Amino acid sequence: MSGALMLPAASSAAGRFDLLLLALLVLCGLMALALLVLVFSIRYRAGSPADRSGANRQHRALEYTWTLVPLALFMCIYAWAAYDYAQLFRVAPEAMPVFVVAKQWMWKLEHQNGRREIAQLHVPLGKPVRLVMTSQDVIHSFFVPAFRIKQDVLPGRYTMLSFTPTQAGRFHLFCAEYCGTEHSLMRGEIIVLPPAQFAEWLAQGAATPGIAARGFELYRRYGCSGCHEPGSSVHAPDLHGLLGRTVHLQDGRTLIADENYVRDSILLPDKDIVAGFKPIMPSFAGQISEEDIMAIIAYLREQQP
Ligand SMILES: [Cu+2]
Repeated sequence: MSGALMLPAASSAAGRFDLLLLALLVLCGLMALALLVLVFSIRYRAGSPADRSGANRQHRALEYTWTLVPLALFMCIYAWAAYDYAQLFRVAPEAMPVFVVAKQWMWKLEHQNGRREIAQLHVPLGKPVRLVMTSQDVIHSFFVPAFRIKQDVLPGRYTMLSFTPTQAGRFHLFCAEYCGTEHSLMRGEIIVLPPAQFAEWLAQGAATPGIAARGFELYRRYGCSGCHEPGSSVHAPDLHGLLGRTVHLQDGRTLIADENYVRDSILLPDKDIVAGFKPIMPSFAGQISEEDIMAIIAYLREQQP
């Protein structure tokens, strides 16, 4: 099927979306053609001897049919598409995290061990990958046609994207949101390598310290450890094993701690006060870079039990 579209289907989601697109095309094609229109326009064309007497002015059964059948069909498409869309956000816990920072006009990527890339992303074949993305300036959009995935990348928050490559090779990466003069040059490449080769590639560029180790350094330098370590004198929430944990807030809300929650807590500490704690944390807005926040998150992720 994907061959017919002349685009490789190189991720686990690609086949599902191709099928959905085909179903939509067929269904909409049938609706647009409305075969009966053709039949009637031939049968009742000017001059045809077809019987025109005693035309029904009302035909309830017919009206219900042509209203309810298309409605049911399109609701099925809706349910199908909603299910597939939700699948995109069901991320395997072992998915390999990669941090992405978009800026005018390039993609900057950083792997967990600190290896950095620009406009290129190496990933292992058949292994789930999870991108945590943010923008340094305007809205960009991370688009990999061969994977059938696209996600806006916004300043001021994280958006996530996950995929599992199913084909080795090189695939186009585009920015799919007009982001300024050189938007069209904001391209890149996803390079899918067999797992062993990928591991080798990754190890070659390991930075010292790695991103998590750098995060730990920052965690101390920005003073996080002064309040958040179990033995500290100031009473602040323990951050070990935070990601994925359910957090109860002062105002009665509950949330699951993810990267956005950590980011907000650093920049907008008054937004989500944890139940049982005082709002005494200072904001780090304007003092900490996106890369530094990502490194601290990488450190916290490594503290997961
Ligand atoms: Cu862009």
